[in-house]
Amino acid sequence: MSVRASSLRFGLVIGAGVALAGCGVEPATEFGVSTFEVVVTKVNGAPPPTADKPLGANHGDTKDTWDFTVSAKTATGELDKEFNGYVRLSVNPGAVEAVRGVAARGRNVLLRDGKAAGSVDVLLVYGPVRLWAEDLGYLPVGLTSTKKPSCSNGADDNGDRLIDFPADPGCYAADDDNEDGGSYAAGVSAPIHYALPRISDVRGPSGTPYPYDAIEVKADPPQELVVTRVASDGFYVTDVAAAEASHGFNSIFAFNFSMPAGMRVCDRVTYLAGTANVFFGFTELSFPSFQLSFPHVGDKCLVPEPVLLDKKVLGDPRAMKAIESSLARVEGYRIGKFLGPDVAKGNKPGVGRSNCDFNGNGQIDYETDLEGSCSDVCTKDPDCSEWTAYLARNTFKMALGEGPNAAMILANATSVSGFDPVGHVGEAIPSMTGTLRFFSGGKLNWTLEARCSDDMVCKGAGCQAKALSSQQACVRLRSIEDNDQGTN
Ligand SMILES: [Ca+2]
Ligand SMILES: [Ca+2]
Ligand SMILES: [Ca+2]
Ligand SMILES: [Ca+2]
Repeated sequence: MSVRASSLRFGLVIGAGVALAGCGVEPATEFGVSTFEVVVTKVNGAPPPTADKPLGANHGDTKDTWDFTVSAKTATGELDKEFNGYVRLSVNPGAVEAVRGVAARGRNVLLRDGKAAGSVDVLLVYGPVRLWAEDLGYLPVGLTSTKKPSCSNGADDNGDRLIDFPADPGCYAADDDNEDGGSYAAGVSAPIHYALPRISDVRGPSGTPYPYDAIEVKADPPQELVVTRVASDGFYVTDVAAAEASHGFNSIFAFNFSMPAGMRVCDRVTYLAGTANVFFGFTELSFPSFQLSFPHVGDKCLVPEPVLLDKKVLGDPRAMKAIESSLARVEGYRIGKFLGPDVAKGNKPGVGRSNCDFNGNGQIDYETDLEGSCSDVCTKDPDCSEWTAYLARNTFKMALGEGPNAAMILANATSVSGFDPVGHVGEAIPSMTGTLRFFSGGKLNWTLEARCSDDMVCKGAGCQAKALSSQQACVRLRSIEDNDQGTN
């Protein structure tokens, strides 16, 4: 394989001998490949999509096929007819699943006399996507061939005292038949236009298809993103575009570590980016960055009305997943009677005693039969909230109906100032609203988290007299004079 271009690049600037002495490659004497011209000629058999008519974001469950040509170019822009070697193809963002063509091997394609053509199957592409070609000095022959490849033959084939993959850095893989490195010349296509993923694309019906990707979420029309909750560790945002609202999966939590400064419920999110993550089944955007626009007093707030969690919805896992991180409401659910610090002796929780931490070490030890079975009994009982879990996470159980057919959900009311669930045990709560959080550990996976005092309708301290609409609940619009406009 050629090492010409690396010598060319460094050689022109600081002198080939100096640059290459430390690299262990031969100084080159000739002009060689400088870059690759990469052209995507067709996408799924049609002309590539245009910027104003992008293809939808690819979720990884189907593949798109791009036809391409690659040509090696010299520094002066001529076709480098002497380039005969493989180039690695990749897309960013996304993944190349396969390269197809007569001279393809794995994700590599062989250029003959400086040229190659073929097609690539790509997955998980979104936004503007480019096809890359890079000369890695990789000559893949496969480990099944009768002759051992240079990078796994036990010999130093290029005289740099380093033997085989991975010791010799010129070996890209064990089946590389050349111990030299490549020119690392690269080329990139013009962008192929896919849409940015909507929140529903990032959420996906079964977890995000883009884990650990740094993603910009589509926030321009027809998408309409609105902040539904500002929490102590991040914010919740819903895409209220009609098509999105009807299909669900249109809300997401952005995990910010702290309360995002200058953000309020009803703010429009005009730019949203972050790293997609799944935390115990709950899809989040971590390290979010965002831009906001503000409604003022008198403007309409776009926060949708909460989804009513009746027994049917709560008992339907897919329907619940569709409204993860959305605003939801329970009506008439009671706070379980058994929520108290005394020990539940003999696995019998009762009023004031729902504590299964028999040995008092502050946690439920599931490996000990007694604590584990006590906790299981409590979990199944619609009236029992285990005390240790309540202390650790501030969650308590709310239930509708009795016995094994009761509808049950966990609730968190720490944002409701003055409200103490222990003081309301056994009470039917006329209405509690909040955002829905999922946690895959344990039997009850959903927690309804109140956003502020407006979300809790009950009797006594911290309670509202009646449920407010989303136009009012936890809403504090800015006045025109309000100078609290910053988002940083
Ligand atoms: Ca070798
Ligand atoms: Ca070597
Ligand atoms: Ca090599
Ligand atoms: Ca314990």
